[in-house]
Amino acid sequence: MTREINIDGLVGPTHNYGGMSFGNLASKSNKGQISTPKGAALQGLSKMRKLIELGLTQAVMPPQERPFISGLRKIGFQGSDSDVLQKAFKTKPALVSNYASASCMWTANAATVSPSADTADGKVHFTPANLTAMAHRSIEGPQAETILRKLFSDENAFKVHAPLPSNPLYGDEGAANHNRLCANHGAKGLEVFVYGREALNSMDNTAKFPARQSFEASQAVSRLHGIPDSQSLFVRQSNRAIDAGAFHNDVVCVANGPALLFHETAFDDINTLQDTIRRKAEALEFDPVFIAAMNSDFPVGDAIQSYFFNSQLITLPDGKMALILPADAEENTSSKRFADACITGDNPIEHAIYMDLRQSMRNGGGPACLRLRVQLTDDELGKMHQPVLMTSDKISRLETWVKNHYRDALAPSDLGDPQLLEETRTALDELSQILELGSIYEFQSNGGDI
Ligand code: SUG
Repeated sequence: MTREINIDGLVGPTHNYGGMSFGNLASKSNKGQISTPKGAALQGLSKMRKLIELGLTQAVMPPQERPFISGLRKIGFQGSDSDVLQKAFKTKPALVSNYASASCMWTANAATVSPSADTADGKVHFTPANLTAMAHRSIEGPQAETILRKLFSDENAFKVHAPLPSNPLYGDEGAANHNRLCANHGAKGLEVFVYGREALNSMDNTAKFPARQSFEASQAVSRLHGIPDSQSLFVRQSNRAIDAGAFHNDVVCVANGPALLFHETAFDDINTLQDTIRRKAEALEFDPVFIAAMNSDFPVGDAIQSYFFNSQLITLPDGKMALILPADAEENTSSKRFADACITGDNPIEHAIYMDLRQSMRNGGGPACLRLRVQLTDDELGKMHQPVLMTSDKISRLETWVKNHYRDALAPSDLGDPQLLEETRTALDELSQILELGSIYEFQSNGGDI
């Protein structure tokens, strides 16, 4: 049997509102607010617990090392680790924000994943995203690669690539711009790569906000993964969606099995797109199900404010589908109306479950941003690193760990505090033991002398 596992990013102890993502409306409007790292991590863990209760397989990805002192050393700050932190903070607090963000919680941006049913060599392929578009995220790729290599170390079953070259030509944001359509998780799928610009066409820079994903990056990932032409499709995001605040395609579109749920503004020509998908799906022997929201019923502004399309669309053990939505999507009238219409409509979606993820949402991260989906056969599941697979008891253990180590309140102005550095290292050191990961953090191998 093949199942989908969701690997959620565990929110790190430095979760804060730095206002660093141009084009991400929530990030901008919450800049400088006081965050609750403890609350954020517990909200994420409740979502994981819910998925386990629903009968899904849930895993966790540990936070990366933040504040990232060796990143600050690379730009010339010297001395002990706390000297480096304080000197950088004194130079400019915003500099430290870039090296202290907990943004790796959004594991939909950790990598693009192709299951073994789709790849030329029959292995599960992972390409960690280089996230070149935003400075604070561009440091995530190498650590994501290290962690993925730990989680999927069996080279007979898994192939973890290096991130694409770190330059704007290959701007890659991972699974947030990648939809997979298929009859069921184990069948050959159609991998729909969504990009925002053609980087080799220097005139192609027409959106007001950054179009983060390049066509060239999407093509490179598809090549690396060995996806045949019959199973890949490259589609452009509309500038309209990007400029309305859909900095990733998963803010206005989500797929699961044969279903594609999207806002009509996500793509420029949805009729041609649906025809192309139908044609390709026919060869793969499945009938796509399109569920489109029209702007007249559900304005794109409401879609982005509510994050309706950033829901997790999942298949339950009984074969029915459920939407895991942010609580914000229940409060927005047109979003709630559309969710209700999805449940009663002629499509596989039967349930809507709303979760409070407000801490992450205030940085533009909804349910779907917080998870990396990986389709694995039973054999592949058995070969991945088992201690990151969650059970109810393990979630309880992580909740206790969060309560012991995380702050209730954090302002961006606290990020230069060496005490915070020490707290995060103590927390991450203990976590790496709970998850039996060995020394995955630099501070663990270089002595970590604060
Ligand atoms: O890249 N926000 C993230 C949100 C990522 C959401 N992921 C998906 N859509 N899959 C981003 O813009 C804000 C951080 C700050 O401003 O402090 C931030 O990085």
